[in-house]
Amino acid sequence: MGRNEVFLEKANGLLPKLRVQRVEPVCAAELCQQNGRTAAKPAGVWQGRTLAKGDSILLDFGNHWVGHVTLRFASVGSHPDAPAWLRVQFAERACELTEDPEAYTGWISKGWIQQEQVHMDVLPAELALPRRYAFRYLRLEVLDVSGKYSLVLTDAWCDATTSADDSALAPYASGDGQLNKLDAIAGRTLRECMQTVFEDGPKRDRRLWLGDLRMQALANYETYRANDLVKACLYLFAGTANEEGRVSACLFLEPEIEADDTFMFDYSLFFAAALRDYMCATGDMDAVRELWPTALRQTELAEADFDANGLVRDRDQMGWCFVDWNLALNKQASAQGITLYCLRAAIELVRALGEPDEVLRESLAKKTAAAKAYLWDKKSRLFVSGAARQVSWASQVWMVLGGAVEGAEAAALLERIAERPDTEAMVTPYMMHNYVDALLAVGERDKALDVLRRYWGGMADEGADTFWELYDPADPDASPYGGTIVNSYCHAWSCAPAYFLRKFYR
Ligand code: RAM
Repeated sequence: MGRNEVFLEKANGLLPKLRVQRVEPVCAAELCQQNGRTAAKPAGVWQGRTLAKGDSILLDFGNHWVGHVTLRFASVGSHPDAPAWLRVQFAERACELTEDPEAYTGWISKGWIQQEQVHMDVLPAELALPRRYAFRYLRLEVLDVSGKYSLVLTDAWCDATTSADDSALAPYASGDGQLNKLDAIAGRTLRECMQTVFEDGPKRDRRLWLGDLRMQALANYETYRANDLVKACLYLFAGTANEEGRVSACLFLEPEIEADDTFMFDYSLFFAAALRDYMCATGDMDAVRELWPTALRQTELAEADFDANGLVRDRDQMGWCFVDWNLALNKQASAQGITLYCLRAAIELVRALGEPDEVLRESLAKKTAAAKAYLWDKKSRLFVSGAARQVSWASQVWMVLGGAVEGAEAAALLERIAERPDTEAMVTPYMMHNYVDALLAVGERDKALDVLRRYWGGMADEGADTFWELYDPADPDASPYGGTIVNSYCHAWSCAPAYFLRKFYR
C-alpha cells in the first residue's frame, strides 16, 4: 500500500475553495458575570475609540468566525515618538479572557493560545495579524505608547472563511424553540470547521482527524451536503496510508499533504464506518470500490491486536485507542465494541460490492462471542474492561453499537448503566454522540432526545455560539490537556444535534 498519489490527486481535485466574507465587530463589550459564569455584555461603540497606555478594548464580532483579522490605527496628540506596543487576544468564549496564558503548564503546546504581541513603529498603520484565528471576541490591550500620543482604533474586520455554502442549508423548523436552537448552534459549529478539509476545531488542532470526520460527515449529509468534501477527506486518508496500509489518526495539508505518525486502533477502523456512511448518503459506488481495500485493510490489521479467543488485548499506552477524553477510562471493552461496529460496516460495504463476506462474518461472530464470554460480568450484568474489570458508560455504549447485545436486552443494559453513578463517565460530546446513537439503536427515542436537550442544551444555556470539544456539566474546568485555555470551543465532533434532529426528529 503506502502513499497513493492517484488518490491524493483525486482528493486535491475535490478540495473546496474557501468562501470569504468580511465581518466587522458588532459592538465593544465588557466582561460580566451571568449565573456565576463569565460572559460579555455590550459596552458601546468601538470605532474611533482612543486608547492610551494601559487601556484595552474588547471587540465582539457577534458570532463565531474563523479568519484573518486586520486592524487600522491612527493617533491623536503629538507626533508618535515611540512605537505602539500591543497585545491582541482572541477568544471563542468570553471566559477564555479571564485565564492567564502564562499560567498554562499542560502537556500540549502553549502555541495554540491565540495571542500576539506586536509593535507599530509608524502611524497611521494597518495591522494585518499573522495567523488565522477562531473567535468571537478580540481583546486589544495597549502595553505601551508614549505619554505624548494615544492610539485611535479606526477600523477592524475579519476576512472570515469557510467552505460551507450557507445557501445550501435548509432551515430546521421543528416548532420547538430549544431544538431549533440546538440545530442552529450545531450547524454553525460544523460550518466553522468546514475549511479546506473538515477540521476538528479551527482553534486547535486545525486538522483532519478520522474519528471527527465520521461525525462531521454524518452531520454534513443532513445539512450542507458538501459530499465531495467528505469524499476528498476519505481519499486523503486512503492516499496517505503507511507502508502496511494503516490509515493514520489524522493528517496535515501543509506544507504538503502528510499523515501524522499517530495511529489509533479505533480511528483506523472508523475508516470502514465512514466509508459505509458515505455509501449510504451518496450511492457513489465507484469511490466505494476504490476505497474498499483501504477499509478492509484496517480490519485485517486490527487482527494482530486480538488474542486467539477473539478478545482485543488491553494496553496501557495512552491513546492506543481513543474512545473519549476521560483519562481514567480503560479502553479494552470499547475497542472490542468498536471492532464489532466497524466489522458490521465492512460487511455492509462488501455486500454492496457483491463480494463474499464469510471472512468478515466469521470474525464478527468470534469477536461477539468473546465479548460476551470475557467482558460480560454476570453479577452486575454490565460489560467490564481491562484487568481491573472497570465499568464505564463507554463500554456499554460500544457493546450496544457493536451489536454484542441487542433489542430489549440492550435497552436494559443502557438503563442499568444510567443507574450506576460510580462508573467512569463520558466527558466529550464525541462520546455523547455515540450514546445518543446507542439509545436510538435500541429504540429509546425519547431518552435520546432528552440527552440532546440536557447535554447540548447545557452548553446552549451557557451561551455557546458553537458546541465545544469538552463539556462536563459537573466540572466546567475539565480539560484533558491540563488547562482549559487550550480547549477548543468550536469542535465539530459535537455537531450531533444537527445530525440526529434532522435525521430522526423531523
Ligand atoms: C483531540 C483533537 C481531535 C481528536 C483527538 C483524538 O486532540 O482535537 O478532536 O480526534 O483529540
